[in-house]
Amino acid sequence: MWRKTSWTGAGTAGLLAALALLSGCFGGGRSPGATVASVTVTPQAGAVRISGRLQFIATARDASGRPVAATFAWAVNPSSLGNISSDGLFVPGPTPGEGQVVCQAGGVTATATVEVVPPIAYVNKDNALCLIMPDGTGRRQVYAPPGTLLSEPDWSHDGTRLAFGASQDNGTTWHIWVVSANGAGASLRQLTSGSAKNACPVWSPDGQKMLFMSNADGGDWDIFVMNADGSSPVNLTSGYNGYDGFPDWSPDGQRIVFMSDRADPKRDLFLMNADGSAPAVFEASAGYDEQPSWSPDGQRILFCSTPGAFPYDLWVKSVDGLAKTNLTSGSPASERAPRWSPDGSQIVYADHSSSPARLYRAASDGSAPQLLADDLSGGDRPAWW
Ligand SMILES: [Ca+2]
Ligand SMILES: [Ca+2]
Repeated sequence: MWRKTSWTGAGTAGLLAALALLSGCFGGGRSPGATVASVTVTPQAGAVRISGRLQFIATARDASGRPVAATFAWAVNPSSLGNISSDGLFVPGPTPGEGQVVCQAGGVTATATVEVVPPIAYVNKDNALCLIMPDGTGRRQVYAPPGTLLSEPDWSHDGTRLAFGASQDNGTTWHIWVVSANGAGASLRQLTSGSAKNACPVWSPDGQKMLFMSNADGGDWDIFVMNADGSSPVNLTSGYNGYDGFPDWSPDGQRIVFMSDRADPKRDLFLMNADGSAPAVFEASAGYDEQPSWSPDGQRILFCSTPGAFPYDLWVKSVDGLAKTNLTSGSPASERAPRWSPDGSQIVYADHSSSPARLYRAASDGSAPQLLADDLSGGDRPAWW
């Protein structure tokens, strides 16, 4: 197939020349009597994780704008970025990067941009938002605004954007921002404003809302929910005048897990409904119980804890409370800030026993830990798309 043909002139000009040569093969696919005047491809800009798939859809129209039947020829530029099937399904190659999906019908060509992204995001010691592959390769900075502190990135569910906390006044105020996963400055959006600290954004499973923690209401830390565009923030924990932080959603969006000092100054984990009702203890060891992450299958919650003594270990506990396991009991390191991979088979976390901190990936049972990066910001929590 032509889509698997590689060409050395990978630029758009070379690609269009190749398409022109091939137009005789594909130009006859339109329905009799209908002339293709325009072709559109959706999405116009797509992102896909290295192990993922992304469906592109093409529509051909005649001069009056009516859709017409056509045979579409697809290509990827550069071809090393991935393959695309005859029905527009893009499959990434082994290396992250950016390029174009090119679609032709009836001699008319349309393009869309596609980005193959490393799936793990973190903030490094120099306050740069970085992406890295699960095997530690492909590390690159996507956003590093001068004079700005960054923290706790979270992926949008389509993988095109990252939310994070940012301070432009050396930590006096913090706000939630969103940027394109390719770091394009034009995509920057500030979602919160004012004189408070806002941090730890987490998109809802349906992408419509965002949880975060803020001290905007009365000065104590609370869990807030807002629309994903930053509108209509609501305090879910106004009933407790103390620390409530690090929220995460259940995969069905119906419940929230968070950490709080409402019963223990060393903090415990609590569950509540998505509207903030019915908060109840989930994990309450005598030590610090912190930074919960809800498993993609909804059955378990991963967190860091010091039930006996420091350092922190990673623990996983079933949501029904019946089973609890220490994943890192054999390690002398201080493991914190864990989060799941999207399929739940692996975890990513921080080792705070060194400075700067270290970024690790392991199997979901804690086995086979692999060092991915040794430049993690000390307070940061990585995210895996
Ligand atoms: Ca509170
Ligand atoms: Ca505790």
